[in-house]
Amino acid sequence: MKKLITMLCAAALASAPFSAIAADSSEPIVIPTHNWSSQVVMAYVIGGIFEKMGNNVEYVPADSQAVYEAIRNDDITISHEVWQSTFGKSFYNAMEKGGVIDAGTHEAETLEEMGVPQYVIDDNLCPGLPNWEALKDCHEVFATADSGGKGRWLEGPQSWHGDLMPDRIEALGLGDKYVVKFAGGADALWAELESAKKEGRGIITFNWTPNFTDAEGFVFIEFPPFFDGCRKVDGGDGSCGSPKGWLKKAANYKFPKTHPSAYKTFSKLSFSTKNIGDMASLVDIDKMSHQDAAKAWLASNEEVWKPFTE
Ligand code: TMO
Repeated sequence: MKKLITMLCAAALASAPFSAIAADSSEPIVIPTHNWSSQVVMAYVIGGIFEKMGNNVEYVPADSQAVYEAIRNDDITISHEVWQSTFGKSFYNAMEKGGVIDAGTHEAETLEEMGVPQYVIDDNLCPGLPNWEALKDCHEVFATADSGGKGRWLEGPQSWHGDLMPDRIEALGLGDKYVVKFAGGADALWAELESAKKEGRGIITFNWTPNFTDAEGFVFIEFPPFFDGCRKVDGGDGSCGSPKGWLKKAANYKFPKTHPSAYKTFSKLSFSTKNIGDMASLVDIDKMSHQDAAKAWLASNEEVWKPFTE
């Protein structure tokens, strides 16, 4: 018996280098695509890296809030841009129910907030900005044909964070002077910024960093500081700005077991503000397709992503 155990141990040791790292499953890694440029380009960047490692990949368009429930249920494998302000709550709700894991944090810090292009500050169109209290005295500067004489806040699509901004306008006592209009998509935000710039007119839009607009200069309005529980959905009155936040990665809990190599790479993967701004810029400035932008980004940034695979 003792001899048999010794033999089994020897056999186990001999095969250890091979069995310790199991091969990734050939089942596809399912990557979601949402409705802003860096996220879609990064989907193809990460999918491209996985494919170079020999994995199979599938892309599915998904709602950016519902995606965490889809990851929990293993319909989608990962989420690679979990923005704290907009998706933190859905992410942690899904984690709490079980089935979603935190796969680490990107180097980039984030902000998702209402703001104005740099020239609005430089030309002093609303003296006192970026302090939010300056808004009380210049709503006319931000009025548009459809805003009924009030200043317009051009929000992103309502699917991103519901009534966060309408609630904030009310909570800050700006309801008589400002109104929120939701853009149909991110492209509508960029088109409006472009036309406002041509006309030199005042404009307030939702925007975020990292984004392609970092390069030209975009100034976020400084609202009363964020704290946990200040938002209406968290039981507060909503009179706070967005957090200076993190950008995380999420995965289905089985991903480390089914695809150990891909998971290791995904957990190491961390992009900077510039990396992410560049991914967006290839689409929104250079007008490339998301797929071509990802190929171009991978080709010129090997020194960034290769180490994640090692
Ligand atoms: C989630 N987003 C970056 C559009 O704010």
